[in-house]
Amino acid sequence: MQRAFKVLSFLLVTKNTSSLLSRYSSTMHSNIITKEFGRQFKVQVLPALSDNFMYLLIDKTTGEAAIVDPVAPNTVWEAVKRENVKLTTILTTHHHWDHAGGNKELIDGNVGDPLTVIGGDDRIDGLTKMIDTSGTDLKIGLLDVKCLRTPCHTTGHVCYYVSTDEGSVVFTGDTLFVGGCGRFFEGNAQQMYEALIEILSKLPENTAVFCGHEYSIQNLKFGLHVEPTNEDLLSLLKTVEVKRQAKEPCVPSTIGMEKLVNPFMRVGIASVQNATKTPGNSIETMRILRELKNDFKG
Ligand code: GBP
Ligand code: ZN
Repeated sequence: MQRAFKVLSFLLVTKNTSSLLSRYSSTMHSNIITKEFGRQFKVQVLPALSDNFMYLLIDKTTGEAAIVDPVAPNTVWEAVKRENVKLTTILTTHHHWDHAGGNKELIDGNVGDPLTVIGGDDRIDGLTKMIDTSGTDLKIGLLDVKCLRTPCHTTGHVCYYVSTDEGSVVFTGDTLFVGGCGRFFEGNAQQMYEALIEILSKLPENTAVFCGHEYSIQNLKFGLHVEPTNEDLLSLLKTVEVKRQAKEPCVPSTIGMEKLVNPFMRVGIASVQNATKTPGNSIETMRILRELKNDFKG
């Protein structure tokens, strides 16, 4: 009888991933969610630290997986076990400790074949393949991953773009956030313009955007400070507030949505240039926007 109760309660608890992890939920900033992209691949969103995201990218055909920015190795191994996948690769967006700081522990705790560690900066622990040319192609199982160098937040920042005929996704680290962008720690407005406008904006509109931090509410509030009558922004902020109440992550966004709501993706648009008093100069718009965001108290 006691055994039957245990089995029953196990079945109830394993109904979905987030209830399985409910015992941790008070310490997690967001629930774990999985986004399916047809029969080809899926992305599991794994929260870490106070507002970071790690992502488990799974090729459904081969069961091979990569992990983006595995700062919390225990959470990664739990997901790898639960999903029954073979982890082969670490995709590191940049060297900051809250993204690359788990690489060493993950490599040390790995019992399978050695992990390939991808990144664009020699400050990344365990790096085995340096991405020094933008557009370098990798394979995770049957999936094509394109490495896009986007220096500015850090000089070695890389975004990872996965494209299939059943959907595309981009892991943007601290370059592009939902409604915002990363601070210019090691670069300038010209470089962030190149990253956001010349590289990321040119990806297909329906590309799902998986970023490095859950900053959506504060970013969208800043967006509304810049463009108070932007209807897309007003409605997205409402949606996002409901999601955050329920601890739902606000990723993925899409490239198409970011072009409608993210002031840093809109530096070429008159309303944003007027708000920053930089008509006709998108790079100056980018520079001023970043300064305003740095000082914005919400
Ligand atoms: C907040 O929580 O309010 N806006 C944030 C402030 C990325 S983390 C925290 C912050 O500055 N976050 C960074 C950022 O780029 N934010 C965009 C923004 O504020 O609009 N980090 O952890 C940051 O990159 C880090 C680690 C920084 C090591 C420097 C080193 Br060295
Ligand atoms: Zn960073």
